[in-house]
Amino acid sequence: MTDLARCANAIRALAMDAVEAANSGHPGMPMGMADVATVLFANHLKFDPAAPRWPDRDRFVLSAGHGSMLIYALLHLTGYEKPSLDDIKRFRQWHSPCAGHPENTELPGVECTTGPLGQGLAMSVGMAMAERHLNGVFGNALVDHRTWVVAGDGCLMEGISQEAISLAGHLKLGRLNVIWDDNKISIDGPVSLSSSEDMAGRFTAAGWHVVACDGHDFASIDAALTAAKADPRPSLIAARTTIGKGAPTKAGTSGSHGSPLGAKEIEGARAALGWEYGPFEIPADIKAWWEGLGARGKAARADWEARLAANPQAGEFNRRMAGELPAADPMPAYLASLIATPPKVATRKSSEMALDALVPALPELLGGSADLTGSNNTKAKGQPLFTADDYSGRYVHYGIREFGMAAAMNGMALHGGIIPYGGTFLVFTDYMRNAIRLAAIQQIRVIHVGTHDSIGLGEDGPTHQPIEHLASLRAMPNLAVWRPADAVETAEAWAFALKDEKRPSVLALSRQNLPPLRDDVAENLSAKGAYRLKAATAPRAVVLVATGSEVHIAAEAAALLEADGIGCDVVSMPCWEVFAVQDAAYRADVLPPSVLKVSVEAGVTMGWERWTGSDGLNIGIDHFGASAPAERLYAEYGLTAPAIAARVKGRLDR
Ligand SMILES: Cc1ncc(C[n+]2csc(CCOP(=O)(O)OP(=O)(O)O)c2C)c(N)n1
Ligand SMILES: [Mg+2]
Repeated sequence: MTDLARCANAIRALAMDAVEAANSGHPGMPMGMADVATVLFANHLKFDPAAPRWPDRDRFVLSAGHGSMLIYALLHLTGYEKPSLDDIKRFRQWHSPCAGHPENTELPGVECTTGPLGQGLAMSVGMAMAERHLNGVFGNALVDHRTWVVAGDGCLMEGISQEAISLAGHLKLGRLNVIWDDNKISIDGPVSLSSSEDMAGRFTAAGWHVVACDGHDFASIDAALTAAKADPRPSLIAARTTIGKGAPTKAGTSGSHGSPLGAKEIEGARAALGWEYGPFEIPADIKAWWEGLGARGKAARADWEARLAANPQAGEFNRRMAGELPAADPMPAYLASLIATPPKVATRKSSEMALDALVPALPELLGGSADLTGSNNTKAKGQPLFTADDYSGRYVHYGIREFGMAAAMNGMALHGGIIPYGGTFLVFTDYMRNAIRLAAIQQIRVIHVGTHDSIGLGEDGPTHQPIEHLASLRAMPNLAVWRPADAVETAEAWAFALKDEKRPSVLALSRQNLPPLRDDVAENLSAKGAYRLKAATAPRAVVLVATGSEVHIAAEAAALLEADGIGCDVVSMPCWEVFAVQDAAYRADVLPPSVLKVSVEAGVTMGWERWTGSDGLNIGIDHFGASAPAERLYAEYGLTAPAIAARVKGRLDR
């Protein structure tokens, strides 16, 4: 038995023992991929456990996140400060950084949170894009690394993998190397129960290089990884493996996928592997070998630091990698221009105008759209394209791949040095919802532009008209959902989202033109989440609370009520999440307890009771829309100033 085999067996032993101790987890994948991972870390991966956030490290993405013990074992063995052996002993327990699935917020060295299959692969495409982009901007001396991915059968079955593979192939991301754990097993049994495609053919068709290896033959693995690095195309390394390798009866079966092996099976595995050590015991020579691998990265890192120190772009590089915005803020001048000539435009157009100011001033902004550039208004004037021929470009035509786009944006944000934004119709946030959720979990700054945000889009009809989307997005923790009412609020929302470093944002923007409502930009009022746009002149009896395209309608309804002597405040509430964290006195001032509060929003009313109270009035649309001109729909569904005023009066008369 070679030394490498003993070293790989350390991964197998830790995986078996940790899953057994937790009485839950997935031993099969780490046991099956131990040999491949050993060769990757020994001969190919550029990493330094002493500096896990070193910007020019290779990124290692465990897309098959259920195999989390693989990465925990690797980080521990190679000498990362965390996880400690005690952390591994507490795998999957409260407050252990060794969570059931790897979490980027828990452990440096875990580049992204994985578990939802396919998304690690799709995020890695964004990481590889970020690497090439920053290479294009800062050059080989500062940015020259690879993205390595371990993906399972499940990752490659998921639909998002197709979006990721075809985008990576199109963009010729040759620094992306995906190792497929080709074990022919998933949970229900053999992969042949549900799949019979030609996987190599599929990647080849998308412009990838494909190489196969025996995932338990070290020389074969090494040759395949070497070939992958040498090829200019993105590479798929198909590693034929045995799930649960070493387990006497469960290896090669789904029985080793996702449950503890059991004491007897583990005893048999120890015997079969020649592993004569106790639970969680790593012999000193093996630990030393792994730590030696880790120590090797120090030289490359030190060389890189010397290059950075000598580089005239060092300051800018460091700023961008730290995620700090430039000192010069283009917003005050842009806001002033909106007051000088107030535009009556759709908020999607306002967003484009804001981007025209922001994109030249913030080189870290990298935008795009899922084939709706002209509708989402996401491309700023003169913004150059990011293409396989010019990675220094800053605008991505993602194609009709919403989920792949959102995951790639996550990958860029995780890589660092980039603030990604991307557009699609708000209604299709459903297609990318789980990537938005992963952004929220990972606490990353990613900005989604969701245009055509209501029935206000008109004739395209119910399939395209968001109804439940605002409510459903607001239900997601750590996501800021913005719905600005005019050009000023749109700019304020952009300004806030850009500073919101640990949270993704969705900007819900109108297709239809909206009148300017704000005449004062001295303060970013949207930054309070909600504010009084117009105060009652008659004694206040009602507060109308609206968002986005309904704010001006609410203001017109308020004028009708005021004309009848009914005092009415108008509150614009562009962002619930931001308002919710204002102090109680401010919230009570904006939404006083003892007056009738009425919400107006062209979407489901669900949730608005939170702000209006159960004795308030919630005006919205609790059914799907219809294909018709927008004005007709607003009239039919009672979202006009007279209809709203009548309902308010009806309630006051009760
Ligand atoms: C999107 C998504 N769907 C379902 C699951 C549940 N799940 C976890 S692992 C797995 C099977 C994956 O098979 P494979 O990638 O071949 O892993 P292996 O059994 O070989 O370790 C499933 C269905 C998931 N994690 N993510
Ligand atoms: Mg499998």
